[in-house]
Amino acid sequence: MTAPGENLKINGERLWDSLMDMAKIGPGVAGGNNRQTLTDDDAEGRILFQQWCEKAGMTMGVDQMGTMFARRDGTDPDALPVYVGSHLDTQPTGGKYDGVLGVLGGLEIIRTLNDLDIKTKHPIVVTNWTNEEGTRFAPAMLASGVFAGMHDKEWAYDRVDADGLKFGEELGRVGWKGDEEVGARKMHAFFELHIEQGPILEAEGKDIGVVTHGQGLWWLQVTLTGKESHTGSTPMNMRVNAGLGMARITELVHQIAMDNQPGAVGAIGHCDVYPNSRNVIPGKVVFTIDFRSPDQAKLDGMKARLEAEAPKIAADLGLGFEIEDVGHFDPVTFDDGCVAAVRNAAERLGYSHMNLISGAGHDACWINRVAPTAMIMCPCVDGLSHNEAEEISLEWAAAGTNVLFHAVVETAEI
Ligand code: HGY
Ligand code: MN
Ligand code: MN
Ligand code: MN
Repeated sequence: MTAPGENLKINGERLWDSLMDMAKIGPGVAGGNNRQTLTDDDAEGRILFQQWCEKAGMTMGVDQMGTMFARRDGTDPDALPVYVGSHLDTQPTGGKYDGVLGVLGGLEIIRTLNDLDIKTKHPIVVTNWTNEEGTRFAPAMLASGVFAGMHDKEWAYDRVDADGLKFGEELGRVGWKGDEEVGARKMHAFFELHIEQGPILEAEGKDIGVVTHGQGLWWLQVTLTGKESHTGSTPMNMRVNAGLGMARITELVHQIAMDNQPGAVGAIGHCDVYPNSRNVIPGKVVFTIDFRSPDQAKLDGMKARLEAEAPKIAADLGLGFEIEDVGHFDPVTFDDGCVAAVRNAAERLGYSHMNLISGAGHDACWINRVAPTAMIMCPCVDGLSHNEAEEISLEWAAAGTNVLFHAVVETAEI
C-alpha cells in the first residue's frame, strides 16, 4: 500500500465552514446545540448532510435504523468499502463538535479526494449513526449497536422517550426509516474521528490521540418508592423519603468509583422526582447510574457492589427498590492494524500524538465487534464536552481530519 504524501492535506477552512453551517441547525441557548435524535432539527441536519454528500457525487443509503451511508465508489467494485463517520445528533445542551466533527471530517476527505481527482481502490462510505447520544432514547449508540448485532431492531423501535414516544414511530415520523437491512453492510475497516471530550490531550500538548482502547460502560436505572407527604407537617420519624434514598445512593455511586481508582468513573446524570413539588416529600424517584472503566473486572465489580449495597440503603429508609440494566458494553481494544494506520498518519504528518483510552462511548466501540476499527481524537478546550461551551480550534479539527484522511487513504489504497 502506498502511503499518501505528507503534503496531502484537507481544506481546514471548508471543514470549519461546514461545522459552523451544521451548528446553525438545532441551536442551543448558550452557543451550542440541541439537535436531539429524530427531532425535526435532526431531520433538518440530515437533509443538509445529504445535500452536501450528493453535491460531492456520493450516493446515499439509509438503513432501517435511519443510519445514513454516503458512498464514493472506488476503482474496484468488489473491494469492501472503508467506512468513516460518527453522529450528528447532540445532547440537549451539547456542543457543536461532538460527533459532528467525525461526520463532516469524513465528508471533507471526499471533497479533498474530488479536488485532487484521486480514486481509491476501495470505496469510501461516510456514515451518520442514528441516536449515538442515548439521551432522548436510551441506550447510547443505539443504531450502531443494532448494526453490530448487540440489540434487536424491534427492541430498539420500542425504546420510548420522556413523552412516551417510540423510537420506531419517531423514525417514521421524521421520514428517515430506510429500507436497508441493518448490519447487512460489510466493512473493510471503520475509522471514527472524535473530540476527546476530556482534558488529557490539551494538558499534554498533543494534537492527536491514537485511541487504542475504549472504556466499558454500565447504565443502571433505579426506582425508589416512598410516600408523598407534607414537607411541613410530617414528623421526621414518619417520613418515607425517596429523595433521601437517591441522595445516599448518589453518594454510594461516587464512593464506589473513588474506591476503584485509578481508571473508574461513576455518577448519576438523569433523575426524575415525583411529584417534584416544593412542599411534598418525594414519593418516587427514578434515576440512571453511569459507571465506566477500561478494566473489565473493575467495571463489573462496581456494578455488583452497587447491586449489593443500594437495596440496603433503600430498606433502611423503608423504600421500595427496583433496578434494571439500561445500557452496557465491555471495555474495547481497537484493531492493531487500524491503530497503526492512525499512528503512522500522525507521524508522517508530523503531529504530536499519544496513545489514549477513550473515556466516552462511541459508535466505533460497537463497530469494532464487526469490522477492524480505530479512532482518532483531537483535543477540546478544557476537556469540556456535553456542555454548550464545548470548543475546539480549526487547527485541531484540521489535524484530526488530516490524520483521518491519511489513515483512510492508506487503508483504501490509491
Ligand atoms: O455516553 C457517551 O459516552 C456518549 O457520549 N454517548
Ligand atoms: Mn459523540
Ligand atoms: Mn456525546
Ligand atoms: Mn459485559
